[in-house]
Amino acid sequence: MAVDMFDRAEIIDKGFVEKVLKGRLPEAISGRKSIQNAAQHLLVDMFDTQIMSRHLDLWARRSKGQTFYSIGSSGHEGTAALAAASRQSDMAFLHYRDAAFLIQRKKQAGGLTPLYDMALSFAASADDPISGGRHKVLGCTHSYVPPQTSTIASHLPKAVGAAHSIGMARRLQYADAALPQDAVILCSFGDASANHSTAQGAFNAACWAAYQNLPMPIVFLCQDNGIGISVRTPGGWIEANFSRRPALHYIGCDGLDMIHAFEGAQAALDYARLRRKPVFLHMRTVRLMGHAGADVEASYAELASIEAAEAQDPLLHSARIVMEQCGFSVQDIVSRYETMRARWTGSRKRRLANPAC
Ligand SMILES: Cc1ncc(C[n+]2csc(CCOP(=O)(O)OP(=O)(O)O)c2C)c(N)n1
Ligand SMILES: [Mg+2]
Repeated sequence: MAVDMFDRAEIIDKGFVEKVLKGRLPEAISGRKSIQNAAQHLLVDMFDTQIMSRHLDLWARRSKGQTFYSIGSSGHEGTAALAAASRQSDMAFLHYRDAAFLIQRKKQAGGLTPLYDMALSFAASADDPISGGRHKVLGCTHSYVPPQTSTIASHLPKAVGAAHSIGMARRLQYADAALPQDAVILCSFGDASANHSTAQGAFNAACWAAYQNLPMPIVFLCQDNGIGISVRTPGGWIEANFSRRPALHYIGCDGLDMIHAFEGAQAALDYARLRRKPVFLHMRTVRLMGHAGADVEASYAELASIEAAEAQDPLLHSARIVMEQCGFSVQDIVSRYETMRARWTGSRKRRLANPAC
């Protein structure tokens, strides 16, 4: 049967298995160390999170009539690394493509059901524990993730306020502070959102405070996929704009490679935690399956550029990494991927009963 070139979910899904089986994996990204043996379990754990996030997207795209306007996280699964490197109590204000972050954080907390909760949110169910029925809200009270919607940049001033509150609570010797004194605030957004006046005001306030040595322990994570809906971000703009701001420490990392992303996240967190200063963590990502379910990417992008992004699928990079670093076989990878699919495509009853989801 002919492949429908508009159905990128199908192409990416089938392509993952095919490319793993045929060994057609993208080349390693240079400039990072190989992770220590002790951290192998972390790589496997992050890879599992990425697979969970991917199948959530695939399920949402294919559940016509059950879910609503779906904004996916595919291509942004590297954000799992920031969750893995941070503490539960590092409060996180998230971008709408941060399913992998939220899954990783909720897994680490234990006893939570990230996939089921997000499925409820995608379906705008009244049972969604974080919003009670508003569509596609990422958040979790238990995991210090205040709920956010897709109103771009609206969460940045709130995040800066939260970072400011940590020092204030200490200064005022406030006994009931919700955050530990060494907590760091995490705040993520896309490359186009960084231009929003609300975002610019938040960066300015953070730098203004840090410039005069007021505590401002925040990691701004910019997930740079080079585009905002159909508008390209000029090449190099984010680095040019944010690497030379007063009192803002800039770190670049590659979200396609989970080791690179983890190293960048660790460096950013260490800096913000120890110095109580803001960090701009610039993470390269790719956007897969278009902006959202209703978007026909082929109407404004060349097929070659869509395919080039798909060839850099972070899950393919992660597959190569767990083979190189953790001794995984091709079959191990395919079996993990298909086991997670089976959880989604199995009977609704079985899925709901599975506490590990
Ligand atoms: C305040 C506001 N203005 C406009 C929009 C419409 N909008 C949704 S996503 C988006 C672009 C975001 O691009 P980027 O920040 O690069 O994130 P990405 O989707 O690429 O991850 C815009 C303008 C919105 N959601 N909120
Ligand atoms: Mg973008």
